[in-house]
Amino acid sequence: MSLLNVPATPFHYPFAPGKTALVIIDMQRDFVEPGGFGASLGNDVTLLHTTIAPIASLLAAWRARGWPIVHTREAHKADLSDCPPAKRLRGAPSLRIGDAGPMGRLLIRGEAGTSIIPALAPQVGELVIDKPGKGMFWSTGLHDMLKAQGVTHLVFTGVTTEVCVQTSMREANDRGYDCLIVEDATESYFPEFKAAALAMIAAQGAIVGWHTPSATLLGALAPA
Ligand code: C5J
Repeated sequence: MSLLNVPATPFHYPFAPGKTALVIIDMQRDFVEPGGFGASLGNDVTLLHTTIAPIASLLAAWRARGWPIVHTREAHKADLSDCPPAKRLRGAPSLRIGDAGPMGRLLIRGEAGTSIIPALAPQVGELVIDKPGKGMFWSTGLHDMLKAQGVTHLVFTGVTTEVCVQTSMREANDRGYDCLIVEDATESYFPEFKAAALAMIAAQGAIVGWHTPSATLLGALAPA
């Protein structure tokens, strides 16, 4: 397999064409739109909107090349049997996971709020993973699905950088994937946490992985 050298921090990322899945973490209405889980915690959801256009560009590039794509949703079973009190009772939100909000029950599978925003809606053939945790491998079977597709490298996008994206990236690194996170295709409700997460990921010789802007990554890909 010939690797592409994508300019990145802290040094070139060895991109594997056809073996690199685009991962889009939790771009669901519950985090991005008013009335969802993110807003119930007091966050300004508009801070996340800058990610939509870069993710859409990456999605189009992956689709044009027929490369693997993974969408995740943070979503629990309706009976909350996969949502421990250690998660559900955290903080003092206006609504908790499982409570009824304007887009249905928060973070519950099948509710309107857990659907991925229309601009990034999954297409047939793309993996869509409902994950009960912050990391995308916990209790999902995703590692076996990726292995079955021969995936060795992962490009991360989505929200929020320091919570579900960073957790998923760390889980992925532990499972042997070479991971890149796309700077303008991920965001946090706390800009300083995003900056810190990117720095932590790339520190100590890419201890978790690499980061680069979407334009740099797209510019390094051969024409579809
Ligand atoms: C959070 C997530 N922030 N998708 N979830 O609770 O990052």
